[in-house]
Amino acid sequence: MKPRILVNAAAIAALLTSDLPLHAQSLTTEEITRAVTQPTWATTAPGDPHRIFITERTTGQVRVYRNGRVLDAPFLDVSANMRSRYDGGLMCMAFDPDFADNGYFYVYYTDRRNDGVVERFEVSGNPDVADPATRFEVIRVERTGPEDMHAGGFIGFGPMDGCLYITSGDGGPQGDPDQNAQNGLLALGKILRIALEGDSGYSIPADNPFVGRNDVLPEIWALGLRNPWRAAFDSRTGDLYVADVGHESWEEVTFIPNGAGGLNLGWAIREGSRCFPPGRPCDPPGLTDPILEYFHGHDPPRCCIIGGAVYRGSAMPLLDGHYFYSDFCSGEVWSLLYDGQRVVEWRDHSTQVRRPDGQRFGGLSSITQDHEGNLLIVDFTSGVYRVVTVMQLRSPTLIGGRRAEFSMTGATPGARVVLLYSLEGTGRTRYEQLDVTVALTNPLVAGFAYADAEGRTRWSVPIPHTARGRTIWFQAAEVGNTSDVSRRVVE
Ligand SMILES: [Ca+2]
Repeated sequence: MKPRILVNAAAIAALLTSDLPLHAQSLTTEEITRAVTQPTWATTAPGDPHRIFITERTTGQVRVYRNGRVLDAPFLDVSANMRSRYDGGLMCMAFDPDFADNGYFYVYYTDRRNDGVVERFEVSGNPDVADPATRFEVIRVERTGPEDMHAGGFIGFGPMDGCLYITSGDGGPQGDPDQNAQNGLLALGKILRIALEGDSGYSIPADNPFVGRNDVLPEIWALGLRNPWRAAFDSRTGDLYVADVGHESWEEVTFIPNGAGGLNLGWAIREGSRCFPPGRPCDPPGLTDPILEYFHGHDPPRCCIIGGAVYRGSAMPLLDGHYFYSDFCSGEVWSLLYDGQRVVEWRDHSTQVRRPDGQRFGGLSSITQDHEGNLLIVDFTSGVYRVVTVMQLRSPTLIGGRRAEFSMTGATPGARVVLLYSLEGTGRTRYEQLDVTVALTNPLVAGFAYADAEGRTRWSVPIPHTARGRTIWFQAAEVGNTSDVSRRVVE
């Protein structure tokens, strides 16, 4: 049965008439670690393939995962200044794009005054430990009332402009009766955009949309948000996908094109694309509706949209550009492809992207990416996982004039598995003999093999002298399934 995902009518028509094969590349997850407490975010530092940094909501610690385990000593601990109750705590972190040179990184948490604060720290002489004495408050999202809810909070650097973007919630109480999110003089319920300035904090980018207005804070990039716990940049385009947690009915994804400042996303005039509260007029000009919304529902129980990441990794080309998102309560994982006008593809990955033991994620809090663009699933209740293909191809270094030994795991035991290659790149090609869509352009056959009882397969492929310097893409396929794609340059 189709989930109750509602988008605009044109998009629904496109989704229902899509004949794209759903089982081209089966996915699963592998555990990274369970040795973390209420993790909220997982990320990697620029230029560092060896570590994953994980924020913990209630302990206020940033933990370091390296060499297969979480290090005992935290990278950072902000618990002395932090408060976390119903909401908030340590929510997110971001490394400075120049981290390799300046050692700066940023954390976003709710402090003892119940405000949202973004602070900068520097790494110490030990790369696995930050220096707490370098703490520097960059920006503060002040709350106007005593409520302890709707703190936001995502921080991330725009891939095109290098500015820091901060999402903030309306601060409560429920329904935003004071219209904080529409109040241009409050930082609540907004997306803020600032340019970081070394030692002195930040400046206002000259192209921020409300510069020079005395009725809107110049930091504001977008307004009208309820509780945007997560947002995600497309690293290739700079477009921003905002997942705004709904009130009692509608969870929503809004698309902000790269550079499009000044949008009003509607809260608390609308919840999703519907008038809020229902029945009240809600047609002021200029509100930006979501590209997708879904109802809370009870079967399965859905409650809070959790964004998200735009996939730009190389292993799963058929999902290139897909925005992945989830729901905290149901643990379902979906992806959509938006072409700037409408959602042109939508997929439910929930039967495949689960915990390795087959259970649904109990409190999925973030979908992020590692240094290669692989998707990371952060689950409050159990740990951090990586999304991988079931069939995992291992491609060796290719040397012209020698044989290359390929291997693979995850095939169906006994299945005939074809190793395919392309000299042209990735694409979308129907391969009728195996009833799959492969992710290569004009694929050719490099070899056949039969999987053993454990699903392992090997191929020995001669690489001609003449191939030196060429780029070759490889993917394995069996009936109904394909592996990840690997790209190699022949030496
Ligand atoms: Ca909205």
